[in-house]
Amino acid sequence: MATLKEEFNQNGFLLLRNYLDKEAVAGIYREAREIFAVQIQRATGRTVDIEDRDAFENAMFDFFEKDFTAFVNTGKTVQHAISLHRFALDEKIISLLKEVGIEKPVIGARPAMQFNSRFLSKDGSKHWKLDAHQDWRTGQGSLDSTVIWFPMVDAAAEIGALQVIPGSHTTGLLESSTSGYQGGITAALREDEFVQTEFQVGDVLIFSAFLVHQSGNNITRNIRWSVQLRYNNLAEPTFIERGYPMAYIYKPESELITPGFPTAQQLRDLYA
Ligand SMILES: O=C(O)CCC(=O)C(=O)O
Repeated sequence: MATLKEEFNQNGFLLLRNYLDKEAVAGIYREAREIFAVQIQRATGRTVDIEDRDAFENAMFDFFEKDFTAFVNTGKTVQHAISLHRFALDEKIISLLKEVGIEKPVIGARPAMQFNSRFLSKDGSKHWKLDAHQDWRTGQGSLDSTVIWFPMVDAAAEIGALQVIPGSHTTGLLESSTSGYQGGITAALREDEFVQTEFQVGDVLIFSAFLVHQSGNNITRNIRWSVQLRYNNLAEPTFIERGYPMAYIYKPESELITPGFPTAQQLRDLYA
């Protein structure tokens, strides 16, 4: 029987069933919805029950339409949720990385969360899903750079769980129209090479950053909430040799977002 590492090396991914702490996954999902609920209340005047999935998600769509800028900023804010970042450092995640050969894991990019729905895109654009790509192009880290992907809701084909091409991690870095998130691989790929993954909450996919994958098609009215964690291996010789390159650019806004804010009085009141 193949070890997890052998299977990972062979296929470029592992889908582990019932592996994650479901309470912790639920905690990230809850925190994200709580953050959105505050802004939904402000922007739409609606107080939403985060446990009422359809009502809450309809309120998300309403928020998206009513205040796109705040929606985008709130979407960025949930990426900074404490529960998400804590999860990325969990011992179980770190030992899984070590088990597939990431001897000295380091965070490759900030932990990320996605909430995919065609109702959260402008003008019918496909911005809510990612075309076929290899994550290595965005991260450019160690050769054995590895991604962890899991949904926070049960995710079968119809809600657009990830599609992967088994074994594609050894085909090299494929030509692509972009190194960012929109666009994708321009080299010829056969649609029938993609395998549709399916998940229950608690299942996790771990894959090589060279594995070709794409978003599935969410044809439901629900949002597909998911998490992506990216790691490099500090001990991987080409990563050391290349001087630990860092392709992610994280920088502050150059202009004040709210001109004239804050007044000194607001600060005196706060610290009174
Ligand atoms: O979750 C998705 O649909 C796409 C995520 C993905 O491909 C990625 O983060 O690299």
